[in-house]
Amino acid sequence: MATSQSVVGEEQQDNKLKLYSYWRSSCSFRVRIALNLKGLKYEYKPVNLLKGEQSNPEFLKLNPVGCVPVLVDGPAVIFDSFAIIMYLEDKYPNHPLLPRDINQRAINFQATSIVFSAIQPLHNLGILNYVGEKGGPDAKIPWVQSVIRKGFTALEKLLKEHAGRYATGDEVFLADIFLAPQLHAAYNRFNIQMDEFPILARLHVTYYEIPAFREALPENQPDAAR
Ligand SMILES: N[C@@H](CCC(=O)N[C@@H](CS)C(=O)NCC(=O)O)C(=O)O
Repeated sequence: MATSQSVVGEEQQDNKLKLYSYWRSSCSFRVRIALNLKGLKYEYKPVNLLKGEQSNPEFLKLNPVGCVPVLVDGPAVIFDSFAIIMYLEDKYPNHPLLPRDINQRAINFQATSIVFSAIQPLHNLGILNYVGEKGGPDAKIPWVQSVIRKGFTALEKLLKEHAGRYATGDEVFLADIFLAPQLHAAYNRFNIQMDEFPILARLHVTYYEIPAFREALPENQPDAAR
C-alpha cells in the first residue's frame, strides 16, 4: 500500500484505487476491511480530521459533506462508506460481502443500519464537539457511552438469533465489516463495559484473527499517531 502525505492539490490521473481515510475514522476502517477482503490494493490518502483537512476546499470537491472516507476509482469518486462498499461489491465480485439468502441479507442490512444510523452518526467528531461546547468536556464520554450502549443492546438482541462464528452465520459479511470498527472504538476509545454484550464481545475477539481486519486496524495505518 503506497502512502502519500497530503490531500491538497493532488491530481486524480491514474486508475489506481485511492482511499481518502483517517486512521481513527471507523467509517474509513469499514472500507479498508472491504478492500482487504476483496484483495484490492489501494493508495492511502490521509486526511487529518483533527487539523480540519476534511473542510479543505480541495477535499470538499471530492466529498461536499466534508467527511472521510472517499474512494476514487478512475473517474468514479464515491463518498459514504456504505455507498463505497456497495460499489465495491458490484464492481469487484471476488469475496461477496452479502449472502445470497434474502433473509440473511436483511439481517446484514439491519445490523449495518444500527451501526451507521443509530450509533456512529450520534458520536462523530462534529456532534462530540457540539456536546462538549454545550455540556462541557466531561459531557462527551457519558454521551457516547449511552449512544453505544443503546445500539449494542439492539445489536445483541438481533444477533442472538442469527450469529454463528461471525455476526450473521459462519462467513464474514457486511454486518461484520460495520461491527468490527464500532467494537474497536467501543473498547479502545470509549471504555464501554461489555459484560452485557457477550455476543459482541466474542465477535470483537474473533475479528482480530482475520488478516483483512487486522491490516485495516487504525493503529496499522500509515497516518496513525504513534
Ligand atoms: N455516513 C458517512 C459518515 C462519514 C463520517 O461521519 N465520517 C467521519 C469519520 S468516521 C468524519 O469524517 N468526520 C469529520 C467531521 O465530523 O468533521 C459514512 O459512512 O461514510
